[in-house]
Amino acid sequence: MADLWQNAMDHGVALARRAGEVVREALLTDREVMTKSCSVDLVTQTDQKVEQLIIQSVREKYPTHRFIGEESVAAGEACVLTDEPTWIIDPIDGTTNFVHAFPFVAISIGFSVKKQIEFGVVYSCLEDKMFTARRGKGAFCNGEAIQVSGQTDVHQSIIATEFGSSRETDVVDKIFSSLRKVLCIPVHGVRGAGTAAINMCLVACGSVEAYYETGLHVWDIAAGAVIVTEAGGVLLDTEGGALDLMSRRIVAANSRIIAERIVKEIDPFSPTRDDAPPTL
Ligand code: LIP
Repeated sequence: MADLWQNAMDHGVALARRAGEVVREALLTDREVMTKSCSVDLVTQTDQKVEQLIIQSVREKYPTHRFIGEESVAAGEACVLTDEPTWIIDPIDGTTNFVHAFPFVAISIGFSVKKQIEFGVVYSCLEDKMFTARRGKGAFCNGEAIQVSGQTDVHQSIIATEFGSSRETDVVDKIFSSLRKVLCIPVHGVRGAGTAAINMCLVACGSVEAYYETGLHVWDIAAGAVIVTEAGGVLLDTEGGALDLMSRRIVAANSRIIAERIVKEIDPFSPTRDDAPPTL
């Protein structure tokens, strides 16, 4: 089984690279923008094309495997994590960045078996950085081992976060209240790359001490989750419990000390779970 997952990961890496080429080419041409849940939740034909490219290729090689893909779910497919081998795909993490040519865009491919992430591939395709991790085997960027930062003093830290795509007043108020409290700990700074997957890789390679967000989705974080833990980091729910991949809430940090310190400053809220049954 072990070799099978290594082969699957190698295939994931090759597909992420191919997808990155498609994304880079698309940046040179017109990007037709459509919307999903609201006017700031963007999607392009490239998101859909890349997801199809990845799913088709995996299906040919692994016909029994299952998929959770951002655009397939948007098109009405179920978002359910079972014990079966499952590819969890965000074809373009950072779609808004892509639309505006803001230079952080990732292809994110996580792979779970028995609801545990076995490997993750995040290709930051405009920087040409390939982040990979396999459970129990370390985390890498372009083949070089990576590690979280050793900083345990939150006052000497940079924290990453995002504003997400909800513009509901009560949600925005909670996001700003948490941001204000985190900033005023005080920390050295707050940053955001505009993609959850790259923010998590920034934790994994020690550029930021923590990343937190509420409102993202399982495909944004599945690959990054194993990259962070294999680089020595810690994952928590925004209320301090164990991370639940379907809950749309995450704190990823270099250490439990920093993770728990950030949790203290977050005003938690609970968006509709990714695996909630569709409303009629
Ligand atoms: C986006 C994330 C971003 C987050 C948004 C959204 P998309 O993913 O990576 O960091 O703030 O809520 O989930 O839509 O570009 O794949």
